[in-house]
Amino acid sequence: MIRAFFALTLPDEVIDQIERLQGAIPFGRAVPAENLHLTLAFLGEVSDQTLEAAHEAAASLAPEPFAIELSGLQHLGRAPGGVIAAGVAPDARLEALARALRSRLNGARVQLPRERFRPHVTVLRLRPGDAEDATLARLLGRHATFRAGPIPVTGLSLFRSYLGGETARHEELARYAFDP
Ligand code: 2AM
Repeated sequence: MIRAFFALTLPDEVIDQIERLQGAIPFGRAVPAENLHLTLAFLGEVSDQTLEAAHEAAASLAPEPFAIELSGLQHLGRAPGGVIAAGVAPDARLEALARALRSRLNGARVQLPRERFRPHVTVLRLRPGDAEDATLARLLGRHATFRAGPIPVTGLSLFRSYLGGETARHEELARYAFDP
């Protein structure tokens, strides 16, 4: 079985901005630069056959390129663990892209978790004891004005994720470029 997900990759300037942000947060485990991404659809553990069906579904998408921006910080998941993530400025084209991808995947009988799409870029993972509620609330307040971008959305990527070890390793299996 293969753990896989579809995601947007980030330009170097945005990765630099996130690294500076990570450097300003004195707790949590920073997501390494090469793992930073915006998940569009998480497939979970799938067979080779399902992965192939997902690949064909993604290859059939043909949206117009657009650009998005990161905006603010949020805590996702359940305290005292969870993650700190950069939010995404609301964008109808991003919502439409995620919806179109999910709908093609459903059509190809690729099962997805029933979670709602909540665009974000995870920047830090928290372990219980890393930060108290008040510390977290202060952090989110202090970085509410965090902005990064633009992130040109000129395609999407299919990644394989290898777990084990301190951090996961992500391998890009395919890239689907949008035609301008
Ligand atoms: P994250 O960005 O919020 O950490 C690889 O594991 C990617 O898939 C990560 O980006 C992770 O989201 C996302 N992911 C992992 N488990 C998930 C789940 N159960 N539902 C949705 N996304 C998940």
